[in-house]
Amino acid sequence: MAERTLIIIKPDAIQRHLAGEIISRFEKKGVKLVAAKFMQISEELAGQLYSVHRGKAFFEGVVKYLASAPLLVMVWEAEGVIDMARRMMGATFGYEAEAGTIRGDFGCSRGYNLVHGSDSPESAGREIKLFFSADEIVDYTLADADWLYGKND
Ligand code: IDP
Ligand code: MG
Repeated sequence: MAERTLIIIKPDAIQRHLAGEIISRFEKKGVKLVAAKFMQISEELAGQLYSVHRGKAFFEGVVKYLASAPLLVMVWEAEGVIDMARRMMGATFGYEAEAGTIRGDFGCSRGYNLVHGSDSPESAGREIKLFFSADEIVDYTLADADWLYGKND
């Protein structure tokens, strides 16, 4: 069963001209883009996205960072996409993330880490609803789906 995840290309990635690079990684992996919005969000919405972190030392900083400049919010779909995208993103801090991951290849900051990805099916469901209504998520089939998702067992 295909799963969906919320991926955000964060303000630092937009300002650093890395949006295409990050999208390209998901595209080449074969994940299906089903929704996207380029927007600047309020601190209120950023706070809702990061509500599990409310009260932590970095909460205010991360909320200001997310609301400081435009970002690109997307929904990507594939079997197992939530964990797969987290592995493609790498560890939270760029200086700890493995080479080959998005954060490992393009950043060495602590808080400015280029990309957000949902961490569980529950988070994905909640986060997608913060940004998209059901009719903004596009239902379609990729022309090469049989090759991308082929199974030989
Ligand atoms: P994640 O994005 O890898 O899931 P979380 O622990 O959920 O990481 O933290 C949410 C976001 O808050 C991070 O992506 C990062 O931008 C920011 N953040 C987390 N911990 C810190 C910190 O210790 N200092 C500054 N920013 C942080
Ligand atoms: Mg998280």
